[in-house]
Amino acid sequence: MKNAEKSGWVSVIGSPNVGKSTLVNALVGEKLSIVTHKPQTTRKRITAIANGPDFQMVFSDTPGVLKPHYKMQEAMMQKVGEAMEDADIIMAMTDVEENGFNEELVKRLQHVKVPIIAVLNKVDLKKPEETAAKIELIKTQLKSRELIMVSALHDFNVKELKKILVSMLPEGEPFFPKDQMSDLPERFFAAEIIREKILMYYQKEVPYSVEVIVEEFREEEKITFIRAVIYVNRHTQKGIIIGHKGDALKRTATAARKDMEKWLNAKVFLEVQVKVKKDWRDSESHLKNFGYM
Ligand SMILES: Nc1nc2c(ncn2[C@@H]2O[C@H](COP(=O)(O)OP(=O)(O)OP(=O)(O)O)[C@@H](O)[C@H]2O)c(=O)[nH]1
Ligand SMILES: [Mg+2]
Repeated sequence: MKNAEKSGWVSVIGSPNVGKSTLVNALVGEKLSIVTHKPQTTRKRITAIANGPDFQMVFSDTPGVLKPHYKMQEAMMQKVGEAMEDADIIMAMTDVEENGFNEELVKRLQHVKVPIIAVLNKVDLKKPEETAAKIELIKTQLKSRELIMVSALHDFNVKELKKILVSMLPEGEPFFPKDQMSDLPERFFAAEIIREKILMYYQKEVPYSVEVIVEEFREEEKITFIRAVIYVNRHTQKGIIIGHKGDALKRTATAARKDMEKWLNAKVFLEVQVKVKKDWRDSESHLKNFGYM
């Protein structure tokens, strides 16, 4: 007899930079969520779906938990809250560099009613004896619920984690068609690819002052046309993004286009403009237009 179908929502939460997006990508086997070495890479809730013959897991990758300093960060934390409320299972994630879960996170986890699994990532960076004290701390913080050590980057224990998650899923029919990988549109992922390059190529506040919106995404037989706008906070940042003779923007757009071509398996024509939306990170109407609220 066939096993009953299982399905559920799994939300991944943790401090910035602990490897949440890397792990979600590894669990679904596809690079959906952007990853960089910088904190606050993820700003919205990214759904990524893992399908099996008798299960469907809908992961929500979320922004790293922090104390907000401006409205955009408040909206980011709102997304974390929503992902926690919708979850059937919560993966609370930390890494070997962090000293247990941060205070904000412990507070948020206290009221959770659904099962929590603790994940300690980046174990490739430390010897087991160096992490022993951390493991004890995590167990006290979460009152010794299930804990697994992984390396999302080097695929250590990821399959085992996935098995545990499947075993924890409630019974139920799939939420999405079995060939679907996300409920977010292609435009969103195209914009994220550009933002990933901006995080990689620009310094200090610049990447954190940028929003990318794809205004046109048109697939034709031989080529996909993508038109994107990079919005910045201040006029000076526009000059920085464009660079001397447009070199900086050219480098960013070329790197983004190459990734898009791999992702879509098609030739891409990418047009990128830069516009100023003064102090958009603190403006409710801009944040609404940009899909944060
Ligand atoms: N050594 C090592 N590095 C890792 C591992 N997992 C992720 N990283 C690196 O950690 C950095 C952050 O990874 P992300 O996946 O973007 O982290 P995140 O938690 O999603 O970060 P935010 O979106 O900013 O909250 C990247 O440079 C990853 O390559 C791991 O298992 N081992
Ligand atoms: Mg992330």
